[in-house]
Amino acid sequence: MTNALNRRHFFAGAAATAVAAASVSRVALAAIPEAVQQTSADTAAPWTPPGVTGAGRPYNPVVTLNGWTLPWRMKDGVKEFHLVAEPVVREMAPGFLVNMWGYNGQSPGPTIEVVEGDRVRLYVTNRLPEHTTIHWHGQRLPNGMDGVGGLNQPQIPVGKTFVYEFTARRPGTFMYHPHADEMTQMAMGMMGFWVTHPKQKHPLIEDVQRDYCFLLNAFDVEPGSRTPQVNTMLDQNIWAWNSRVFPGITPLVARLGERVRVRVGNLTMTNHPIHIHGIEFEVTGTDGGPTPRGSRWPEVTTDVAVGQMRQLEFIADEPGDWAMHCHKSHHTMGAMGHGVPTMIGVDHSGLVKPMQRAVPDYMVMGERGMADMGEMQMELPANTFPMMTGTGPYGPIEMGGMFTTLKVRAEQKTGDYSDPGVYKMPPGTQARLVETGSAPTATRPAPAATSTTTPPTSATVRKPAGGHQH
Ligand SMILES: [Cu+2]
Repeated sequence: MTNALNRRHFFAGAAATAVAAASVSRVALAAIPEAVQQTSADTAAPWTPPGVTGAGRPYNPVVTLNGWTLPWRMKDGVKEFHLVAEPVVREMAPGFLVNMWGYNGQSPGPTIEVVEGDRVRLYVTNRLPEHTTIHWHGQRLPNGMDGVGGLNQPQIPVGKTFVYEFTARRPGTFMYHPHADEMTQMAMGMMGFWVTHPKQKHPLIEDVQRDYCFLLNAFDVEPGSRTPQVNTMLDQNIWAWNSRVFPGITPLVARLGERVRVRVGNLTMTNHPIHIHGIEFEVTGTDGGPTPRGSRWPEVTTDVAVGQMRQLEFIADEPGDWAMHCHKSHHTMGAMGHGVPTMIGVDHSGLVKPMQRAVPDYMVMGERGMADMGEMQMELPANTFPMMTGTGPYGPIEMGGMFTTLKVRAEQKTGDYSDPGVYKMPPGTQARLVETGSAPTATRPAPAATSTTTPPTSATVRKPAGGHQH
């Protein structure tokens, strides 16, 4: 707004007035912009900058799943942001609270959204109990702004504020995270998204009507506890998108026929094959920039490896409530899915009563599979995220973790991100129970003559000599 004000004075032709206005605004503005805080884990409405759109044309702002975009202020032609690294309490799902470290009240931190060519100044205040830095993953910038503590800059001490400044030189999908005690700080939830929109029509960047973004992250929160174990390398039990787990993850909403972009970054310690039902998408960009058209092919699952970012784009041309999830089945499970012995096929009859005399809490789990866990109202330690949760219109969805839905509706208004509710299927278009008793017997051709002379299948397994016994 400052810019618009100055420009108006300038075009009025009164140079003296312009100088006066500039000096007044410099005095009126505090040295460091306000650190805007967010208290809610709900998905915030897309943030449209007031008055000006920076260096570029108007853009369609991104929507951060269960997150928000950090407002900036314009000062002397520079977009100024203020990030505060601090302990936060994140609601990962309704009623499930985890002590994390994050930025400006939440983990992940707010999304930084700018336009190619923008000059950006980012103040970072450290309210953590230890030093930190911020690395701006994927950005072209001066070496001294890259944020690797010890290599590019001194660490930001506790209680101090550092300032980073550079030009957002290339459009695309980026993220930010500490490059100081990374194992701890990222395991505690410190990370955020960054989107740079192109300043003019870019040959490899389509205009989209919906632009979603989220980070993949993972935590190890022991059932009944509230603080993640930071030394866990791979056996995390909470698999999250933007520090939220299903059913706490907002659905992605689109109007029928809209072009949708989903930007995903991975800051866990393992890869995540992201799968969307109902449509085919293309990977149109990475954290290295937009992909050449010749390199794009249709997919329904794409792997997002550790430290990578992917832009998925599709036309939302099939109405419905489509599942969207990580395809690693353990990553759509909550905390109780690990370290439980497989009980499938084990007959517990006659065992429960004697066991309960010795162990009053003993209960049978999973002798027919684990689906019971989705329905069971088992008593869990306080503040424990159950293994499977979330109920759809037809019963438990048996998912928890990296799972949400893509809701495509003909009647959804342009720019309306509200949840349209449950999809009403046209009659006759849903899988249904058939009464097999009354179904006509299928006729099948007689088996070929040779098969009747073949003896029943049998095989002798011989282990190679010297093989290990398992
Ligand atoms: Cu996964």
